[in-house]
Amino acid sequence: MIRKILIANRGEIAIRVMRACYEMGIRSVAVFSEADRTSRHVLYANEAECIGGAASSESYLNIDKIIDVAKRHKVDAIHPGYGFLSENADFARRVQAEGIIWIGPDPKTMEDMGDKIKARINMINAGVPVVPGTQEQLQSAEECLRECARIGYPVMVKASMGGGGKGMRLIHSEKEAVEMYNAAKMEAKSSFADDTVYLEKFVEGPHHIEFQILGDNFGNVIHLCDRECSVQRRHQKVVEESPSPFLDPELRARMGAAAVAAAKAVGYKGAGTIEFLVDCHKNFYFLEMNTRLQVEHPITEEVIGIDLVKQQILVADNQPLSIRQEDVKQRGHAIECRICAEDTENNFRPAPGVIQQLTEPHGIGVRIDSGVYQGYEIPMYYDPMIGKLIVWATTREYAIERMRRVLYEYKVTGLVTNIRYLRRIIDVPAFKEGKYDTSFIERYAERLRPRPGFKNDSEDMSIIAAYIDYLMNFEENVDPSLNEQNSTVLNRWRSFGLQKGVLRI
Ligand code: MV4
Repeated sequence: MIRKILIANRGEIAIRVMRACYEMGIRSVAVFSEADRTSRHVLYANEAECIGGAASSESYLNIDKIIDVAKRHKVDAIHPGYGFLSENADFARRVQAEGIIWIGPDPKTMEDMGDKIKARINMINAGVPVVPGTQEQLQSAEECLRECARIGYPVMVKASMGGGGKGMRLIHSEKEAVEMYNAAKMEAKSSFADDTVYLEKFVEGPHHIEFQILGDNFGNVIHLCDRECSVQRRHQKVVEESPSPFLDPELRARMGAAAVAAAKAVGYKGAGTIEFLVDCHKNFYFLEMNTRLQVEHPITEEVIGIDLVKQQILVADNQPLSIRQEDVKQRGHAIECRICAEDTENNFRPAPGVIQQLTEPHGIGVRIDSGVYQGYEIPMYYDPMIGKLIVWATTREYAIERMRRVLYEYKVTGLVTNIRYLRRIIDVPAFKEGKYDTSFIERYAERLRPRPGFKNDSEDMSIIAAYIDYLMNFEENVDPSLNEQNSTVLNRWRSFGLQKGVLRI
């Protein structure tokens, strides 16, 4: 029986997990850093304890401290969220060694999937298609050249312990092979303390489509269909949607079956994700497995109608899956936008600061998973993602209309966010038509910049200025003898607004 769970994370995902706990009658224990004393996840939890300094290494990555709090608060289980320690097999083993339930797959599974060469071999044995490449690590630059020639250029050299784009290089031709081999090895060594690399044929302009899977402790595995995650910038997802507009029912069924086979091959327990690359001919290849709950899990929850965190907890509590594959149906369409405190006009640099005013959108089909509030200071120490805006509607077209609406309702002042950038993304015709792949952000970089003259910031500013004029009652200070049309401040703004068809005061 799970009665109390420690959430070894912060921000929106810690709150997301605690909400599931609350609904299940489970007590929640928050851990927090010195920078997070006033964070919402701390206020939400039933119990909370500070575990150290602002730097993640002193707090959210401090295994000893977290285990110590878990023991003193007598928790039954630990949920790691995403990021931080969520894919750390050593942490999972430490948790289990203390007799505490780890809400996640077996540590062995985490290791087998964390090692990309091992994962590829597992997938080949399970009959899951992988990108053509090498099955073993490269021993030398000479071997790299030989294997590149066999596979055929362009080729990617990837770190076996990598993921998310680190330790990865594209090799266009023989000329670049040795240089890129060495560069990937160097980056792998410094990032993962392991310089093992392998090769994959480069798939051009692929879709990144992932399948959510759920497994229990009795060998049952189901998939919960797909998420289209091709809108990425430097390996950071920006917008995700489900179902993928690129898949047809037949391909979806085949990829779903492959995802289940992949999870079964490693005895997967709990919630996980199989990432695929899908090329323009609709060939699909296993890319990586994520052995955690993902940022974008809500779009699956909205379309399939199940609470993934509750399922994780039930599986960890040794209960068999209560959902059968034939009961899994995609209903309607969901889109998620990641809301980040970042300056999209200055190389997307993180922009921490105090949220002065916050007006979040509401209404039909709207879900906000966020970790902030008005007056909250976003610390500079962690990821700049402050929340997620998720919409659901009966069709993709309606979901896009709804996302447009909620992105315009969303108001944050005091710091810079990517909300305007997100508005521009969903207005790109190729996005509206569902015709985009992983090259989307680069291809439309120019169009995604602010466009003067169109519905832009200065027009928003003029509306705000009009309201300020109006509220400050400037008209009362105007000489009545000059009261011709457009002579007053208000009338000037009013006529401007009427020309634009936007201003109603
Ligand atoms: C690839 C690829 C093309 N061919 N592998 C990027 C992150 C890491 N998870 C793997 N990545 C890629 N691997 C082969 N053999 C293209 C990418 C890639 C990518 C993948 C998914 C989403 C966005 C991407 C952006 C650039 C490159």
